[in-house]
Amino acid sequence: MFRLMDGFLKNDPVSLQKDIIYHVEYTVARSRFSFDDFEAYQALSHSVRDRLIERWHDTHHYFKKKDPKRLYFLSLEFLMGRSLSNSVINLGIRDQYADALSQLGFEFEVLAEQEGDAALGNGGLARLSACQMDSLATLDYPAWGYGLRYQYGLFRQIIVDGFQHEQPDYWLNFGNPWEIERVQVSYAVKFYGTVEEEVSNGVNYKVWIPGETVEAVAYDNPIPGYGTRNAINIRLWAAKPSGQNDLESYTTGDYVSAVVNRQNAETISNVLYPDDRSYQGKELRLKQQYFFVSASIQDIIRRFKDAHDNFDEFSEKIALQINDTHPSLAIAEVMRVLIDEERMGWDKAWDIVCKIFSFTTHTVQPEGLEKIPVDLMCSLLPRHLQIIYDINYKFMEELKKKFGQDYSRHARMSIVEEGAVKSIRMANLSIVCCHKVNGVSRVHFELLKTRVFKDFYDLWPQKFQYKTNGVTQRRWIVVSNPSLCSVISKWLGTEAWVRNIDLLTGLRDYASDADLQQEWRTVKKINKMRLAEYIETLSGVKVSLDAMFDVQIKRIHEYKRQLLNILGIIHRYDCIKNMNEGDRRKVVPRVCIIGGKAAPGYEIAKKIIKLCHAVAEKVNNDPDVGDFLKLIFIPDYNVSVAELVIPGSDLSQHLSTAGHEASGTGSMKFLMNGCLLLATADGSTVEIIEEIGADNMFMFGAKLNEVPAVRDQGASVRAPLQFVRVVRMVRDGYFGFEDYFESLCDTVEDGKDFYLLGSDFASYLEAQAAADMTFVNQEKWTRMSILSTAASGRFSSDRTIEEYAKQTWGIEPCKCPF
Ligand code: 26V
Repeated sequence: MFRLMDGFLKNDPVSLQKDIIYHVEYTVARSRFSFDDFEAYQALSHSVRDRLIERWHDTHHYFKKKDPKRLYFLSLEFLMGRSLSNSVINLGIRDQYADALSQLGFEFEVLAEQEGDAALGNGGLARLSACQMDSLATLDYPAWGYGLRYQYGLFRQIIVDGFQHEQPDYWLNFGNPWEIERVQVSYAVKFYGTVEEEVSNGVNYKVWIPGETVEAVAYDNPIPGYGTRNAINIRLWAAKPSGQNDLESYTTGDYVSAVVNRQNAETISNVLYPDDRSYQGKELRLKQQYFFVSASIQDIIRRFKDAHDNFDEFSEKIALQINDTHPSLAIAEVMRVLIDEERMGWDKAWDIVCKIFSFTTHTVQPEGLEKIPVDLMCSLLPRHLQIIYDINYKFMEELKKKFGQDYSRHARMSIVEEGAVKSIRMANLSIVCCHKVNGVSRVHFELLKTRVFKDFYDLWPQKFQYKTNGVTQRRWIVVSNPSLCSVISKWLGTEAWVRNIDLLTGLRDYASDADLQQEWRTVKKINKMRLAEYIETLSGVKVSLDAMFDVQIKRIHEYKRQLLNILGIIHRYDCIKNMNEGDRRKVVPRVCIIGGKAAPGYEIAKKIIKLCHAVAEKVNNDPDVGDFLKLIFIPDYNVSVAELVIPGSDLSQHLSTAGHEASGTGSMKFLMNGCLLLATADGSTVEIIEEIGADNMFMFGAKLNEVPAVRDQGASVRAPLQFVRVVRMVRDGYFGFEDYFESLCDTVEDGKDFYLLGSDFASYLEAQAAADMTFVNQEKWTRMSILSTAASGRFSSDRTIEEYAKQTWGIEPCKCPF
């Protein structure tokens, strides 16, 4: 007899085959007798989607019944990459699908390659959100993510003659089987207009009369946990024209322009802003932020009210996490809804707000802190501006009580910044209203306390914490490195590490075991072969598998110092050129791989990309150099490229000037995959050293406490001769384009070298030499590699999420029993 709790879907290969064929015929609408790889991928994903939906329903039914405290994770960016492999692995049915497909004449891996990346984010912050959602689902936490459904994800990078060009990423062109459109879940979002007063029962209330209304429609993206039935949700909002306005235009007869104007509403969620450096004070960006915040808060309050008659339990049932300051308008929005719509008194509403919100900052630079011009806020969100002023007024009163007439302190801490462009400091708003402010590594936390938010730390030390970032081993080992995954499970005698990553430390016992070492090297070779094939298809360059694959992949930023890497490569090239035959034979061959996108308006970053190509052109075609050195730029770096490159690398570089990288998460993915790190003591690297020991990685560069002094010495600290020489080669046109590279070279001249490339160069070369020396001793290298994976447990997002759950959100697991 069929029991409701069993669900409908079976996972044996025959049922899966039937399902896939069903979707070929009825969802993709192709004949079951003839369909290609892409159509097979579509049918396969729809079959997986059915299983996700079933779990999604069960989980939400259970959450509803249990009514636990829920976490709502607000983020303007989620960098999910591909979903197919990750989903079937987390659902525990990858092998069954592979069997089913092979009987149909298809290979799972080939179909998985058909999927495009969902790139609804810029870089570190966005990928971190994706990893954290995977951990929240796996650890059974009752959590939802909220974000924006951009029609254009992060731009595609194409390289023409070595220059970056941007192309729109219209990722929805071929459909998106991983989302569920919820036309019935939609909310009106208001903009512009005026605020009026209304008296009700002798009390004055504010009423916001909007000038424009846009509809937000929900798209749900199920996120399955690993080894659990729980599947949580990321709800993304898309803007649609609202049925509520424009009546007047129709009656005046201007029907066509009315329809066109309404259609403009959709532009709100059209495009992801691709610059992760500075805030431009753009109206569209503010509109995006409020659009997503307003829809999410309406949805959260609606769900709460469905289960509760009043707001008494609101702060016991809801935790709201804001991912950087981008969603911080949510604070003013909750105040507005509670006061103006629910007619709650200020003090009660404020008490709720202070209990439910927590905030994580992902930046180090004071320039990276978001500010919104008051004029813009006044026109777009007039009522929110009033509320923020009221919050600030009360905060200033508190400061006066505490610090008296210390006006400069008041000015520094005020939510409102006076000056040529009066603005709202979103970080200050967030700190004032949130019960916790988290950094993303210990070093970051120190910088927050002593520099970025020093005044606030002095006032409220108990608010400040840090949760060192982590990444999910499901995606970064199980999905992307299946061969390593098998070896680890074999030697540990269990797959339990996929949920309990601390078990990886068990590998330490075998780090010197010759058999494990052999298997470990075979895995690396398989992954290097895959990567070498990819490189050859991309660039036509054949690379030697015996060479050290040395990788730097991340967004291009001056502080991440890709330029230091390229100047190091020029130095290596110069040395090889000037060696005699005998010495050349001792050179450790290298394949240097660089990948990353520059923000479209970031000129210096674009020049770094061009320099990389110019150097590659020279080096890769020089017969004197051959296999000793190759330089490859991998275009259009994204999550799925990372999944291919990371398992195939021997060495990875993390070169940020100390004090500039809040955490860094790329290093953690490399570490898990047994790649050795060449790095500065910055961000999370400092904690990585503690886990694996300084002699298991290659460190270099000025330490955090040394940086200010080196910087202050300015022009008086002369860069080493080798540095002067390589910069001169670029200036003199050795790689062509000398005029174009002039301004790039200027950034590292004595006295102007803000990121300290010159003063760190000698120690960088020493670290590189140490890496070469170690690579020659493959036994030692493999041991270090095994120890790296063994020590990577602390950098799982499972650990990060457990810490957030206990120390910040106060949520408990809620495991669906079906
Ligand atoms: C800023 C902006 C400004 C203009 C509009 C678009 C936009 C998008 C993102 C950002 C902030 C990016 C901040 C970020 O990604 N920070 C990185 O966060 C990682 C996760 O915590 C951390 O590992 C990196 O060190 C940090 O740079």
